[in-house]
Amino acid sequence: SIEASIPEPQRAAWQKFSAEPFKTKEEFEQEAVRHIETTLARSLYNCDEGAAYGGTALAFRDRLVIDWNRTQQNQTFADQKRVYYLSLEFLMGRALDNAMLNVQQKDTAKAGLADLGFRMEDIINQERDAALGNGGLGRLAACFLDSLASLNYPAWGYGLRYRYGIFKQEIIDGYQVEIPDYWLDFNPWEFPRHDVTVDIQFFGNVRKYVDDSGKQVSVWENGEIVQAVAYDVPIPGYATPTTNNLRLWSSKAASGEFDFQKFNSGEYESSVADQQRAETISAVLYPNDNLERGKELRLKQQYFWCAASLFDIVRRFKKSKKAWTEFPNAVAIQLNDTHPTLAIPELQRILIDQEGLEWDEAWSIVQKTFGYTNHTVLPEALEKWSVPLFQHLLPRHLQIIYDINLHFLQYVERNFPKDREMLGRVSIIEESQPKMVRMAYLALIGSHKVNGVAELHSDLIKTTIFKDFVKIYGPDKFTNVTNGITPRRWLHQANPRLSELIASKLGGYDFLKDLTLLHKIENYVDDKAFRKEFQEIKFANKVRLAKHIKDTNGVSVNPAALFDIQVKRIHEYKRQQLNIFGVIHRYLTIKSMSPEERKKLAPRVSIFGGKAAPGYWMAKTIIHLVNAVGAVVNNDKDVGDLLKCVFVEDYNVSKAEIIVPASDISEHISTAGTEASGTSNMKFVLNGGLIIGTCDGANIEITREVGEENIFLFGNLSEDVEDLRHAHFYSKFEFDPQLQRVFDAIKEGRFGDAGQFSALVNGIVEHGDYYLVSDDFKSYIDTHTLIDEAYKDQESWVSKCITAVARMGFFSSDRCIDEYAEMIWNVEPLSPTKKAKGV
Ligand code: IMP
Ligand code: B1N
Repeated sequence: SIEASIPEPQRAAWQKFSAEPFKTKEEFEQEAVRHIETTLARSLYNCDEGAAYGGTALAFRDRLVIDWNRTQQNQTFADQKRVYYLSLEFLMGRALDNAMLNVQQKDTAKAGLADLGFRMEDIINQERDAALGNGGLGRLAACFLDSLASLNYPAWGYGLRYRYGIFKQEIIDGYQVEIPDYWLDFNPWEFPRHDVTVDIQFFGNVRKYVDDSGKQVSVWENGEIVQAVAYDVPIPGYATPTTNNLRLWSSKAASGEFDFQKFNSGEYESSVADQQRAETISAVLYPNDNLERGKELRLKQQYFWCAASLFDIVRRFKKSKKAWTEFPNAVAIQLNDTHPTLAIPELQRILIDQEGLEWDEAWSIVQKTFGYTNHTVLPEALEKWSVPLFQHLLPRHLQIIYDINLHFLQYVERNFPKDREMLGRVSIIEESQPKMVRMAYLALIGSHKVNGVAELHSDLIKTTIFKDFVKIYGPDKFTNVTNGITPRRWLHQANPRLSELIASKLGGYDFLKDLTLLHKIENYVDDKAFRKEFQEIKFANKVRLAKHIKDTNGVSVNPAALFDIQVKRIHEYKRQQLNIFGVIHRYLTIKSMSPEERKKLAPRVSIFGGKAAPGYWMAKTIIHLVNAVGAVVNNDKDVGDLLKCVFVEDYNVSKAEIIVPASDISEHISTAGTEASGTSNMKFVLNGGLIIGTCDGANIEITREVGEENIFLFGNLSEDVEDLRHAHFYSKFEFDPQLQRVFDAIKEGRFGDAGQFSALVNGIVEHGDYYLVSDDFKSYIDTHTLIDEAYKDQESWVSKCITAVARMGFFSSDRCIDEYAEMIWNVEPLSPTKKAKGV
C-alpha cells in the first residue's frame, strides 16, 4: 500500500497536517485573514475586494491541494489505466465559485466574508476568467475535466499555458476592438513545477546510420532547443475528494537564462531576443474558432505541447517498468480535434528511434493508444500543413508521416486494387502546390476510434470527409458521442435559485450527480406554486441581465419583454446575419403599423454577443450592423419598448453564466449540416428557456428529448443544402420580398452609410448565398411570429419550459464521459480514498 513504504514515525509526522473542511465561519475567516496578512502582505487597513478574493481563494486552495495530492498518490498506486485529454484549448472561466461548490462550503464562506465586510458576489467577481479557448471546443474540454473528476476517473488534461488568453472585446463606435488579455498577474490556481521540465527540439537534421547489429537508426539532431515548464491546476470533482490535474506547458529558453556568452561579448540585446523568441511559443492563444490559418508559430505550439505531454506520459509509464506492449493498457490519449495530431508521429518516433522497437510493433501500440474526436466538417477549419514547413521545422516527423502513409497506402492498394483513384483521395499527403499534410487523415489513421460530437455530425463525417475511410476500415471505427455540459456550473452555479427549486422537489441535490433525475419535475408541471416560483426565477434572472445591459450599454430594457438571445462566436455559418435581418424586418413591420396594431404586439429584446476573429472581416461587419441597427431602433420613439436591440460586449464564460439563465428564446440557427453540435443550446434549455433552431447538430437530439412541441424548428434540411447552393448559381431565383425590403432599408442608409454593409448584402444577392440565408428567411420570420403568439399564452409557455427542463437529463457531460470511457478508452473509475473533503 501507499503507507507501507514509509517508516511509521515519518508517516505520523506527515499525517498531523491536513486541511480539514471549515467547521465554522470563524475557521474560514481565520484562514482567509492569515493568507491576506502573510501570503499577500495586506492588512485590515488596505484589504480591498481584490485582496479579499485572494485570501478566500487561497483558503479554499489549501482545501483542494491535500485532496489533489492524495488523488495523485492514489491513482499512481492503483496503477490502472489513465486517460489523457489533449486539448489546445481549455475555456475554464472562474475557479473560486466552482471550488466552493465542489467542496460544498460556499455558505460558510459567505457568512465569513460578511463578517469581514464583503459581499460574496463582489468577491467572486474579482476573479479573472481563465479564457484559454475560443468557444464551444474549449468549453467542452473544461466540462469534460469537471465530469472526469466528479466521476472519479483517473485522468489528466494537457494544454498550453498561454500568457494571453482570448482577447477582451470592446465595442467602440459599433466596431469590435481587441484588447490583450494578460490574465496571469495573480493566479492562485496554478502551481509552477520548475522541476518538471522537458527539452523540446525544432529544426535540425536527421542523420541515418547502421548500428553494430545491422539496424537502421535515425537520429534527429542539431536543432534548436526550447524548454517546456509544467504548471499544474487542480480540478476538483463535485462532492468527491477526487481532484485531478490539468497540466499546462509554458515555454522558455533552454538555458533558463539568456546566453551568457553572447551577453559577455556585448550582444546583450540578441541574447535577450533568443529568450523572448522561446517564450513566444506559449505567449498567445490563436483567436480563431473553426478557422485554420497555417501559421508556423501555431505548428510550433502544437509540437511543443504534444512533445512535452508525451514525454511526460512516457516518463510516467516507464516508472512502472512494464513491457511496451502494456502501454495501451495503461494509457488512453484523446485528441481534441486534430490540433494534437503530432502526438501520433511523436509517439511512433519515441518508440522506434529512442526505445528501439520495430515499426509494426510500435505502430500497433500507437493505434491502440489514441482516439480522435472530430468537431467540424467546415473545409476552412480542417487543418493542413505545408510539407516544406514541416520539412524545415520537424524533419524527422515528416519522414515518419511519409512512412505511415506508405504503409497505409499499400494496405489500401492490396484491399482495393481496382480503385486507383482512391489512393490519391485518401493519401495523408495532398498532391497540391505546395504539398500539404492532411492532419485529419493522419489523426484517423493513427487512432482506433474516431467520433463526432452529435448524431447528425457523426453521420455526416461518414458520408462526406471520411467516406473512403469507412470503406477501408469498416463502420466500427466510427462512433458518436453527443456532447454534454456540466450541470454543476451550468445549472447550480449559474442559476442557484432554479437549482434550489428543483432540489426542494427532488429531496436534495442528487440530480447534480445524475441529471436524468430531472425527469421527476415533470410531475410538477401543473403545480401552481412550482410554476409561479419557476416564473419568478426566470424574471429575476432577466432583471439581473437587464441591469448588466443598463450598466454596460446604457440601454434600458424591459424585463417583461421576451428576451431573444444569440450569444456565440460570430461566424457566417452560425448566421447572426439572419438574426439581425430578422430584427430589421421586425423594426420595419412595427414602423408600418398603426398605433392600434402596435398595441397587440409582444415586446421583444434582441440580445447579441460574441467575438469575431480579429482577421475575419465579414464577422466584424455583422457586429457593426447589429450595433448600427441598435442605435436606430433603441432611439426610435415609435418603437419604444416593442423592440430593443443590444450587443453585449466581451462575451465570455462568466457573462454566459449571467446571460444563459435569462433567455426566453435563444437562437441556434446555423445552416443545416454546419454546426457539429453546439453546447449552449443545451445550457439555455436546461435553464428554462426555449430555443429557435435549425435541424442541425445537437438541436435534433434536443428535439427528440424534449418533444417537437417544446422547440421551434425551422429551415431547410442538411440533405437539401447541396442542391440549394447549386440552384443559386444555375436557376434564377426570386428573392423573398420581405428580405428584399430589409436589404432596401439597408441600402437606403437607414442604419448609416450603406457601403459599410454592402459585402454582407452582396454575399447573399450576388455571390451565391453560401449559407442559405435567403432560403431560410421566410421560415425564420414565420417561426418568430409563432413564438410571439406562443409567448402571449404564458400558461402554456411555462408548461413547455418546465417540461423541457425535465427532459434534459441526457445532456450532462457526465453521460458523455461515461460513454467515452466505455466505448473508446476502456477505463474504469477509481474510488477515492475514504477521507472526504467536507461531504
Ligand atoms: P456555442 O454552442 O457555440 O454557443 O458555444 C458553446 C459554449 O462555449 C458557450 O455556452 C460558452 O460557454 C462558450 N463560448 C462560446 N463562445 C464563446 C466566446 O466567445 N467566449 C467565451 N465563451 C464562449
Ligand atoms: O466544437 C464544439 C461544437 O459544439 C461546435 O459545434 C463546433 O463548432 C466546435 C479550429 C475549432 N469545431 N471546431 C472548432 C476551434 C478552434 C480551431 O482553431 C476549430 N470548434 C468547434 C464542441 O464539440
